[in-house]
Amino acid sequence: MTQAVSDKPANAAEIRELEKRAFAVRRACLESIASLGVGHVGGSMSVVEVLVALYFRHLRLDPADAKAPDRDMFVLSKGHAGPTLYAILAEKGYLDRELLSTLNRGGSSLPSHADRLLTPGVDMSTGSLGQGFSAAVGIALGLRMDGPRPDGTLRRCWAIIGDGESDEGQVWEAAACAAHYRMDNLIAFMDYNKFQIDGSTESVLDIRDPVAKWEAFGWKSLRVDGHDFAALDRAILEARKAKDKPTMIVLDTIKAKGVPHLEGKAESHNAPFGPVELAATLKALEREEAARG
Ligand SMILES: Cc1ncc(C[n+]2csc(CCOP(=O)(O)OP(=O)(O)O)c2C)c(N)n1
Repeated sequence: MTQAVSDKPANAAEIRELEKRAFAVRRACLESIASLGVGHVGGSMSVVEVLVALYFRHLRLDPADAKAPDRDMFVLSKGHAGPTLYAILAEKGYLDRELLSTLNRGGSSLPSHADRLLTPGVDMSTGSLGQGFSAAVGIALGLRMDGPRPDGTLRRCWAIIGDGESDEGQVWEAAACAAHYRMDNLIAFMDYNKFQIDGSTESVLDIRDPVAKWEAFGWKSLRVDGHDFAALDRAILEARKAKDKPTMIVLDTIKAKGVPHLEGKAESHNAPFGPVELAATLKALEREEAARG
C-alpha cells in the first residue's frame, strides 16, 4: 500500500533535505557513468532536481512493493536519462546500490535506456523518443478508468520529455489526445535544457514559446527554474490541483548541470566521462554543497 503525500509547500528544512538528496543522486549517477567511461551526462544531470522532487515528495509510491496496485506511475520518456532514474531508485531502496556500477554492461538490469522488464520501479520502457509520452497518456487514461483509490484520490501518471524529443510528431498527437480527454491525472515536464544530440534546440527545430505551445494544445502550462526546489515544489503543487486539464511544467534547466567542463554544452549529450572527470566534478560539487551549509 502507498502512503498519501503532503499537499503543503515544502518548508526550508525540507528544501534543504531535497538539496542533499540531489547532491547524493548526482554523485551516484556520475559514479555509475564514470565506471563505464561514457554516457548521457548532459540529459541525466538536467533532470536530477525534478526527479528528486518527484520521488522524495510528490509521487505516491511504495518502495517495498514496486508494483503496488495503488501507486502513481512514472514514465521517463527521455529514456536515455536512465542513469539518473537508477540512482534515484537506489536512493529509494528499490535497487541495491552496488548494481549502479553495472550500468549498461551486458547482462545488467540497468541498461542505458529505462526498461520496465529489467529494473524494479521502472513502469515503462523508453528510449525511442516520443513513444514514452504516448504511453504516459494511455496509462493516465487507464488509471482514470480504473477509478479512484479507497481514499477518493485518483492515481496519477507523471512523465518527463526532452525539448529535442518534442521534435517528434508523436508528442503532439499525445498532447492533443490528453487535452481532448481532459486528463487532469497526467502531469508532465519538459526538460528545456536548450540542447539535443545535434546542437541547440533553437538551431535544430526552434520550439519558440513552449508554454504558449502547450496552452494552445489545451494544457495548463507553467515554466520554472528546474534546479530550484522551492519553485519546482510550488509548480508541482499547482499542477496537482489542476482540474479538467493535463499540466505541462516547462523546466528551465542546464544541460550537464553540476559538471563544470560540460555544463551548457552540446557535447555533453553522450560524452566520455571517466575517473579523472569524475574526481574534478565531485570536487566542484562538494565545494558547492559545503557552501550551502
Ligand atoms: C525516435 C528516436 N530518434 C532518435 C533517437 C536518438 N537520440 C537519443 S537522445 C536524442 C536527443 C534528444 O534530445 P533531448 O530530448 O533534448 O534530450 P536531452 O537534451 O534532454 O538529453 C536523440 C536524437 C532516439 N533515441 N529516438
